[in-house]
Amino acid sequence: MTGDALVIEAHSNRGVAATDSGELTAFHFPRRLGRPLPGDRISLDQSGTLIAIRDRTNEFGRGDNRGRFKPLAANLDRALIVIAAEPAPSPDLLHRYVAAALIRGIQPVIVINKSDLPRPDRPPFNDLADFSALGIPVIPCRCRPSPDLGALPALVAKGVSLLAGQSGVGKTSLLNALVPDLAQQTGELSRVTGKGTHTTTSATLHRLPSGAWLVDTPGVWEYGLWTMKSPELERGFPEFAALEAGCRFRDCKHLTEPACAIRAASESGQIPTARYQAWVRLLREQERLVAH
Ligand SMILES: Nc1nc2c(ncn2[C@@H]2O[C@H](COP(=O)(O)OP(=O)(O)OP(=O)(O)O)[C@@H](O)[C@H]2O)c(=O)[nH]1
Ligand SMILES: [Mg+2]
Ligand SMILES: [Zn+2]
Repeated sequence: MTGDALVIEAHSNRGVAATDSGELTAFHFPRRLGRPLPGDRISLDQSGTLIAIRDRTNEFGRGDNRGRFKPLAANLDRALIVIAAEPAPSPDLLHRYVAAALIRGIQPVIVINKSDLPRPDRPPFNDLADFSALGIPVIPCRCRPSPDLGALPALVAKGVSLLAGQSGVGKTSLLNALVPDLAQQTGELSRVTGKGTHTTTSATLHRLPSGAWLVDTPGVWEYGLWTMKSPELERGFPEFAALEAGCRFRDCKHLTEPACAIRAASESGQIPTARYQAWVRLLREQERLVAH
């Protein structure tokens, strides 16, 4: 085949792409062209070799243990950040995921899965209103004992959505509930790759009934950000933007500087205390990443 295709998954030098007619095709890529990501638009030649990766609109990823950005998928319309009562998220997990999506220009959506379990009365579960106030949808749903996905199916009906979140929160269960022919799609994928079993060791695109795409990602135990300077991190805290012109110093980090409008706004309640405190912790975390 030849022409344009959408990357379904990619490994060290091979991948699988969907052509515009919907067929899956294996492709091979020379490393000099860079590494294609799931979600990339690519061109293939007749032998099934990658010849070009189209410009990306965005990349979602995470920081590795040395603070380097590791991309997982490209050209996303939204990141579905899944949390659940069990396994309990660490205090800053949600702030980090939301910041990562916003910094990378991707709409975050918070999915509270396992709504059959009692909702814990502690952060982040009792300060979700801080995220709603930023225009971030918060969607409760469950996959068990009977699936109830609430507003989720309508929200993912267009574009490309990525499931992100800690291992065990139910990303693959949500994928199963949203993609009725998942077993068939997985079967086709292993025929094309020639691999018998298919485990979620990398990000993979799945087709939703509407024709939109949903990316499942392997879970991580703790989600870490990559090394960045404070203005970049600040894009993850959009509630600061309108107020920071009031800070005395243009490069104010809103920590201990005198006449800081952000700190004042957190003291007056204009900026939620939980969000301001998360900012301080994430900035300190950056200092440790840089020192590493
Ligand atoms: N009680 C309850 N359990 C659920 C729900 N959704 C999923 N689970 C269970 O949570 C466990 C983990 O689900 P997975 O879908 O494998 O989680 P995951 O996020 O894909 O995990 P990784 O692939 O390791 O990242 C399984 O035992 C599911 O049955 C739910 O709505 N309620
Ligand atoms: Mg999974
Ligand atoms: Zn300030």
